[in-house]
Amino acid sequence: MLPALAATWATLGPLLWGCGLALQGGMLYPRESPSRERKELDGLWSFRADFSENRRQGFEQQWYRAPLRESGPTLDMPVPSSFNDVGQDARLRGFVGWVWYERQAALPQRWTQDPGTRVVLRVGSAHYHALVWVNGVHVAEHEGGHLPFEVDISKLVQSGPLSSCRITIAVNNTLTPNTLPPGIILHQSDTSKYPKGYFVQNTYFDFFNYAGLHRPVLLYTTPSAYIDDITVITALDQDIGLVNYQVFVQGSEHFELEVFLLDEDSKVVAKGTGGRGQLRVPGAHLWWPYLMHERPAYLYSLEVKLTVPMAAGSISDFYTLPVGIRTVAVTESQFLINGKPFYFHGVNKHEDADIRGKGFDWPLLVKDFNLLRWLGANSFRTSHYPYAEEVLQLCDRYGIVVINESPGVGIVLPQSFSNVSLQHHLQVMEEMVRRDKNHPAVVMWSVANEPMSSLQPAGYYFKTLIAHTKDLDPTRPVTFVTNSNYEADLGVLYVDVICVNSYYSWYHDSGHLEVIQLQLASQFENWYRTYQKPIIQSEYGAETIAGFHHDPPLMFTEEYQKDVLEQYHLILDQKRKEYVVGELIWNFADFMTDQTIYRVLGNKKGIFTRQRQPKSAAFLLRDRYWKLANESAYHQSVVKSQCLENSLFTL
Ligand code: BDP
Repeated sequence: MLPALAATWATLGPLLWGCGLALQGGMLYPRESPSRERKELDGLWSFRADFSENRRQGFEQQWYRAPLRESGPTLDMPVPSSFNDVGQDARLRGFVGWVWYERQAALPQRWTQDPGTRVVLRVGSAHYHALVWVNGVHVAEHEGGHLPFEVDISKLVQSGPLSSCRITIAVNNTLTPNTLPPGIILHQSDTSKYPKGYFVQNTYFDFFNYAGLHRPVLLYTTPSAYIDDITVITALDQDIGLVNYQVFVQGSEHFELEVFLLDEDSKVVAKGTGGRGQLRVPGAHLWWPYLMHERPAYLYSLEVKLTVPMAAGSISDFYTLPVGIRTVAVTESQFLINGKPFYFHGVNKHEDADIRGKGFDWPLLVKDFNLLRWLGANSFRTSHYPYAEEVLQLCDRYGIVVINESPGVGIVLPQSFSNVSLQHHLQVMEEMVRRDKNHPAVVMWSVANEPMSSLQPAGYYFKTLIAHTKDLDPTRPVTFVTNSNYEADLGVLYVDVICVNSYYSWYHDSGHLEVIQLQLASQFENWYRTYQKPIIQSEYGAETIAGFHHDPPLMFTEEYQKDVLEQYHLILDQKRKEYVVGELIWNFADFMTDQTIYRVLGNKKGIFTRQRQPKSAAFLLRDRYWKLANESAYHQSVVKSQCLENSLFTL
């Protein structure tokens, strides 16, 4: 069978512009350039949670109209971070409702006085629902906790002699059956058991609903006529790399565009003009996954220059986009990158760590990538929501392959399959593809994790959602991760790769390691026989408390986790010769969950602790992953030499 996707792009690339990528408006990462500046607003913000009974006092008293300290006491709150774990107040840790953030930002004079400068406020992530005011004026609203939003505030900051502006952001972490992820508020009316007005929030996913301003908030500028969006789709014609590009401009109808593709030595290797076109790069260096090739993750730079003629001369805007030339394709039994079979040996992650919760943190990020390298992992899934853009940028540079998952986790209630939910899910996929479409590291979209895909509306839901995602991006395969029975699942028909989670000898037949091989082999055979599509074991693992030991192995000990992995690996080693194209351990590291009798201070299925120290299973997996890397390396010399100093990523 012909590779299903990327091959068509070699010849048809430019012709397909317009029938895919039905995206309006850009969400380019804010980069500095000769025409653009940025100002980080990270640090301490003023903060108050609205503990009033209806949680609406902030709106009733219009806390955004004057500095927050004037309407009551405030706390210092670090941004980015989750607000839950930085304090000592139990009420704040479990708070559900509106919290208020405020920060004064000093503005350079040219930002406030030059009408040719466009000033944009960007929020990397506000979980979950956010309203934004600048100097008391409402400027933006966004729903969804894991993707950025931005607003042009030029008019506001250029309306008078201002040297600073006051930014107020109200964030609400309430989830409903129609949000992604979904949740439900449970009100208790029995006053013999609960105080008046008592409620809790229940969720259908296994991680703590950390909330707040989780990612950087910043201001940046562009000229008033500017490069709004760039889409790059790469393909191969023999050894010629093809870079199909499309550039969108806002703020002027009359302009000139020049594009230059530079190699890593800053040498121009191709150039073009106009809003769309194809650059040809003979002898192109391809973007290869880490450990697969001697020159992994080669990144070109696409420099785009916009010139707009004005009465008094011209203005220019510059934007540089990293570009990796690579293809992705799927056959009946293989996942191909640059035409070569790729086997995912990697992890599932969470954006989670002590105190900062889900707040973005550079040291943590670099530590995690160094651990991935130590482990010999070549891939991960962004379980169960899109991660910070900076994470994907590192994946692009290091060659770590990403299955990019939407926040579609916990879709189990019938209401969560309604049209309202579906419309929101379609919108989230648009935001996600818009943000992440140009990352070579992203090789597949996952629209959901473990939905109740045996429910009757699931067929229509996933058919529509997957078709829409393919319209937005016809170049990448699409999946969702299932834990349904192969006969009952109504959505898998529409995916390109089957991703299956299973926990044999853990949630079923607990303690019975001896059933794993038989049950796992049946799982793979059943799915493959029914669908003839490549399969990834997208989760498997066992809860393990670091330091617990027992031999013979008992549940929760480090020995048991190792044995579960070993049993899985025996079958994976058979089936990867046929149609299994990957294995992703659950989980990279321990992470926080809601409090339940099933979790001891969170989920402990990590092979690393939450403090990023290895459990015994990490060493077992490390041996395996480096062995797999050796087998699949396209150039053997690469892996051998990298094995010798496999502790840090080097470029
Ligand atoms: C899977 C879920 C994941 C959970 C894991 C577990 O996809 O979010 O954390 O099980 O129970 O079903 O550990």
